[in-house]
Amino acid sequence: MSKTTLSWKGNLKNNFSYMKNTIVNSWNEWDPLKHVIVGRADNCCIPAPEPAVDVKIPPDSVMKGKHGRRTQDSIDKANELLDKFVKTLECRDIRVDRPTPLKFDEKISTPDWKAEHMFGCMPSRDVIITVGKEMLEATMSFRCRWFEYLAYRPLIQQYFMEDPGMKHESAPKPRLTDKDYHKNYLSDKVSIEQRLEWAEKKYFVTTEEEPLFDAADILRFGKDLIVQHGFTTNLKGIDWLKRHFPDHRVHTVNFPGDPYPIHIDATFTPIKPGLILNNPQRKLPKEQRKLFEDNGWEIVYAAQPAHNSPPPLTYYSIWLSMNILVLDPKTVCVEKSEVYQAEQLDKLGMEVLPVDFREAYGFGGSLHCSTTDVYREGKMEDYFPKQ
Ligand code: ABU
Repeated sequence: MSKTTLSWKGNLKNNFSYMKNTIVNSWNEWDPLKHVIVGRADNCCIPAPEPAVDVKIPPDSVMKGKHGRRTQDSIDKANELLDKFVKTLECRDIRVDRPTPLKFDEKISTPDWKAEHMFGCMPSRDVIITVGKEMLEATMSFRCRWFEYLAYRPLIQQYFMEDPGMKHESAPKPRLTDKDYHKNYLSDKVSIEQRLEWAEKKYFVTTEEEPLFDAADILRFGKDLIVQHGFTTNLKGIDWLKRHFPDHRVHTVNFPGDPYPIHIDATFTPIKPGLILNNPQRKLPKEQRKLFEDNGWEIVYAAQPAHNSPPPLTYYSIWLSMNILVLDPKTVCVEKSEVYQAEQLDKLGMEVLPVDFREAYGFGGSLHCSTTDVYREGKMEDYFPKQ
């Protein structure tokens, strides 16, 4: 653990003159990060019951039946941790922008449904993905998250004005009627064993009514996009991505050991060219490993999380330990209490920057979830020439 001390390179007065002109460009998860969006916790709510939310909350969870605006104390604490994370990044000469929170505690509706309130804008990774020079707004699959893209529009419009080469795209907004969700998933009586059996058969809560995807189900490996098929992304969503990115190769992956497959970034975490961490409880099936093995990539099982349970009022699992932010192929931000994950990355030759973030988990995840790349150095490369 010798390298896990925070190294303050520079200070807040660092000037970002080289990044004054916004450039949108990010092709993978590890090239040197120079410009990023970090979410905010303001007005964040625990969503009211709706099909996609209900299926994610285990019947014995303290979150069952709870919804509404999170307490101001918890919002203030999460914002304090987010602000400190921002300073850590700025001290590494990374430009950071922040979204504009909406009144997430207000009711919303479309012609098809009503929701008591929205979610928030802490996990920007779920909503927006940067692929090369394009920033793409995902369809999303929770009703409470339908309007979340609006929190990022001021930034995206600014980038559009400042970078003449930037492309702003928005995937078709889904109807999200009851037809989008399998009814038999929506009972409290569905056991974990049943869920695991369904996951093995690639039968998830979302139907194939219309294309659905969350941006956090997509990993970027240069010319290849790796997309998890699960609760938040269906096969039509992946087909939409294939047609939308004709110059990329889009691959579908599944992780059968995950009874709640939402977002790939606590399951499969690329660190640098040739190295990926895989959640040992959610192993990539043998036939899907071939692409990586044939091209010389090593898949290493991630260290055990340091905690037996997530913090209170958190949707996500203890495997947020793997939800790390790679700053460059030698440097990675890891949540401060996740000492086993930090130790493993240290042994794998990475400089580890510990970031205090656990008390913000409830707002939508950890360090990868709460960020969206705007600019990483580098260009589109082919990491999987043998296919
Ligand atoms: N957003 C990633 C969280 C996935 C998990 O609960 O493990």
